[in-house]
Amino acid sequence: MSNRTFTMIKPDAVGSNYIGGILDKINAGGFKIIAMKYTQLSKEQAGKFYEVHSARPFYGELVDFMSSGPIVAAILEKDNAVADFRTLIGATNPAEAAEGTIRKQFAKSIGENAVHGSDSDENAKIEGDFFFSMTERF
Ligand code: DAT
Ligand code: MG
Repeated sequence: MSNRTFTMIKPDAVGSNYIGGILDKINAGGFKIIAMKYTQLSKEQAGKFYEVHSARPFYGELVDFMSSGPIVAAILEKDNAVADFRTLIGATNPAEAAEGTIRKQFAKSIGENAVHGSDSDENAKIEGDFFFSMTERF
């Protein structure tokens, strides 16, 4: 079990000025920020990041949304990081997200749901490597 996960604050949340509020909840949840950047994905980059979902009906909408505005990408550290961060962000659909979760508080809809969280140790590594070079983290 790895102690790192990867997150993005998505364009809906950045556009609503929720970066500070979301980072507060991340820190309050016991996660340490190992690397962080503010950037915007091209359509091609968003398509590659979400390639695993390319057969799903919402893929086009997802890629358009994720490249529609700036995002904050970060690598986070905590014991049991992947599972604990999925608990902190809540269900994909904010209507089903538990009280106190980031998506419950900040997400607009199932598509525009404020944050990404890796779903496995393997993907946390792949996703962190997608955004950060060796000199951008330690
Ligand atoms: P999660 O982000 O909770 O890991 P996922 O990996 O199943 O969810 O899907 C990736 C993203 O795709 C999700 O954060 C928002 C979007 N998405 C998922 N299901 C959707 C749906 N039914 N309609 C629109 N967008 C959806
Ligand atoms: Mg996922």
